Amino acid sequence: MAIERTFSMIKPDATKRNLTGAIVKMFEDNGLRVVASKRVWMSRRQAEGFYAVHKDRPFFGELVDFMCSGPTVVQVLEGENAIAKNREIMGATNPADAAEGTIRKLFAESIGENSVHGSDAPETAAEEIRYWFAETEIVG
Ligand code: RTP
Ligand code: MG
Repeated sequence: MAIERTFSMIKPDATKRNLTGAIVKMFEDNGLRVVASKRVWMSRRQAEGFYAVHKDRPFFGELVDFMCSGPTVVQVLEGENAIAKNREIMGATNPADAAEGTIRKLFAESIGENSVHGSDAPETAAEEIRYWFAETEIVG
């Protein structure tokens, strides 16, 4: 299977509770490697741009407010089948539906404040990585 890259974010509810290391350990323990990482407190403009695909959803305003409410850790994860593997490690969007042992089951507070983001397809992964990182910042 080919080595793939995906984009991951540790959201403000998790950074506030000092869970960055615990979450990164779950990625590493499951065969993903952090090849780029930085901590950002995003502006409204950055959050609105990143989540533009959701701009007509009823939760958009709430989502942007939340993403600007504290620091986030943006990352590129690399590994076999990284996109699907990352989403498996994260668990379902709503922690109430997330499988045992997943990040969202363990740590997420609600469907909105759900600790992590992960790209859902190769095209969105490439686009999201490009949104936050220059090629020179990614070291495999
Ligand atoms: P993500 O994009 O963050 O990895 O999560 P996802 O694919 O599992 O969920 P998605 O449907 O893409 O939604 C993006 C983020 O919006 C927030 N959300 N809030 N209040 C609500 O009903 C609601 N639904 C979604 C979550 O933070 C979700 O991760
Ligand atoms: Mg999504």
